[in-house]
Amino acid sequence: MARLLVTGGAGFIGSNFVHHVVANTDHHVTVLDKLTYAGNLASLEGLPEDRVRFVQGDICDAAIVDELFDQADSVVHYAAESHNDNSLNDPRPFLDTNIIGTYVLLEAARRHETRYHHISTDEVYGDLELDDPERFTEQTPYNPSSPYSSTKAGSDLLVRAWVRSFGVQATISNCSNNYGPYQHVEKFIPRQITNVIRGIRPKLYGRGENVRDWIHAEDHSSAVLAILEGGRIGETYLIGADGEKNNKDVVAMILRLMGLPEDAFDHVTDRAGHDLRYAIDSSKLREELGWEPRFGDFEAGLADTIRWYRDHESWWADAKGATEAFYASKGQ
Ligand code: NAD
Ligand code: TDX
Repeated sequence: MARLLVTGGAGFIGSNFVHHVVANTDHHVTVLDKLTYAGNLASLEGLPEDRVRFVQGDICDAAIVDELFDQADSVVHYAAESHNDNSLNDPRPFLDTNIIGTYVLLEAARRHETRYHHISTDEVYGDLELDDPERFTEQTPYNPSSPYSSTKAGSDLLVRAWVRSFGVQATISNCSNNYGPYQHVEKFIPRQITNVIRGIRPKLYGRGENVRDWIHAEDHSSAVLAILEGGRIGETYLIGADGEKNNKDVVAMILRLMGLPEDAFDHVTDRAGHDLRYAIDSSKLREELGWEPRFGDFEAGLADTIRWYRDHESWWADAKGATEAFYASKGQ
């Protein structure tokens, strides 16, 4: 049994991780989460109170961070401002949480000599051409495009520097696009599913040819646990499940699975600086740690996700109005 501190555990991927840890280990979990617009305590409902404790707080608050590191064996850092479109509208919170917040955690890891795992994204590598046969590897140079991805890249570089300069016991993982339950309705897949439920036509940025490499959040969680248990200190591991699809095909699949014609969507204003394609080569993780994704069938995973949003309207209803009002103000 270990005591895990999970930052951002009331968000999409963090809450999936907490459910995964409770179901698959005997670890005890403390969640530290600020409950920004993206955090939702309902995502942690049903978890055993003797295994999971929730603390509301900011990762930039060194006092609360210090107190919680003192009580933890390992830390998994998910908390972030995570949405590219928001970062184009107002970058400041991205600098505060993603850069300063990570700095505060690293200083605590250094003081307490705590094992630290840093959650990051494939977006730090920039984008690939649509017809490029290459995929990102751990050797791909950093080349982020957006305020969001540049702050994530900055946070990764802080982790590398704290490992080398101060001997912090850290690992990093960079994962591709996640889907599954508990994802905020601002993100592509839940936005389109909840649009269809509400009778709104799905909205595709630009021509819809941009490619994302989809992985189920449950597979991301099992990979993070494998790295936490067996990853080599100082190393970076890319996490991906060979799930490349263009946005138009994903919207068509959602529409088909929800009983509508595949062309019942609108093209809207493209995202500024919109990355063309992400693709992950996860050979290192698979070969070193024996990890394999379990959700190989994207269409089946998407059908499950659609069912989850249909069954959990109370989880997302409050956020839907404000999210669509924001997009409408941007012509999206
Ligand atoms: P999310 O926006 O759903 O959740 C973020 C959580 O962090 C929320 O609960 C929020 O309340 C909390 N938070 C924000 N600022 C905080 C602060 N200052 N202090 C404490 N808590 C704070 O994000 P997500 O999609 O679950 O992403 C989680 C992590 O995974 C992020 O680091 C993101 O960069 C990374 N990631 C996401 C994806 C993806 O597809 N969503 C892919 C790869 C990596
Ligand atoms: O309404 C939409 N229409 C649309 O065409 C939205 C919200 C998005 N899109 C497009 C933009 C992207 O090409 O869909 C794709 C996915 O968009 P997002 O869900 O916003 O994800 P993305 O920008 O790819 O970033 C995600 O994956 C990497 C997460 O939000 C990041 O946190 C993660 O680092």
